[in-house]
Amino acid sequence: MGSENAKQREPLVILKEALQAGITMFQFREKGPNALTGHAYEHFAHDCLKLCQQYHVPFIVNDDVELALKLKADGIHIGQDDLHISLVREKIGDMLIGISVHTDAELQIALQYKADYVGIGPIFATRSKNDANVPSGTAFLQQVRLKHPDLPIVAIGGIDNANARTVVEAGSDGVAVISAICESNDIHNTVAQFKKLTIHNNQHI
Ligand code: TZP
Repeated sequence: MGSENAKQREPLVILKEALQAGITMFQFREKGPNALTGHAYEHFAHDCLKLCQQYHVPFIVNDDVELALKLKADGIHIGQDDLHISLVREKIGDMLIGISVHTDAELQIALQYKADYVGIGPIFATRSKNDANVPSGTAFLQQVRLKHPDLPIVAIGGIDNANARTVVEAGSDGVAVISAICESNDIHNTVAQFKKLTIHNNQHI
């Protein structure tokens, strides 16, 4: 989530409510035409990190390895167009690495470099990522789960309280959401419903 995703309310207020509601991981993803840059970008990231630390929730930076290192983030999430996972692993040492995978070949590389979790999506259509791939549904997610019973998997893309059960039943340990929380009128309830579904799976996601 980033400042562009918070359309009606202050992003830090949304994050605080989500943390109070019990989210188990936060990814800082400052993207979009009006995304913050420079000092404002770093300042906002730092404020998000401090909030996450208050609630003992891991703070993951999307894409930006230098920012992750500077802030001593808990982890970095990379996509297939970002720096190669081998280089990221060299730069960040023991920090968590999450990587988005869409194909078996991408998955094998993620496994080779010991990604801590993989992101799979967009499962459903999303309004939060302009350059998102075509929605994949749950077929690939199911395949990965069958072959890798212990791999932490986070599903992403168009997930809400109404369809989350489908992705959890397909094998996802957790769900990564932007609009379901940012646009919720009752973040507490939204998060509680997600947690009810995912609580039996990998607890650390
Ligand atoms: N990667 C694939 S879909 C997506 C990202 C970052 C956006 C998810 O946002 P939403 O609003 O939960 O669909």
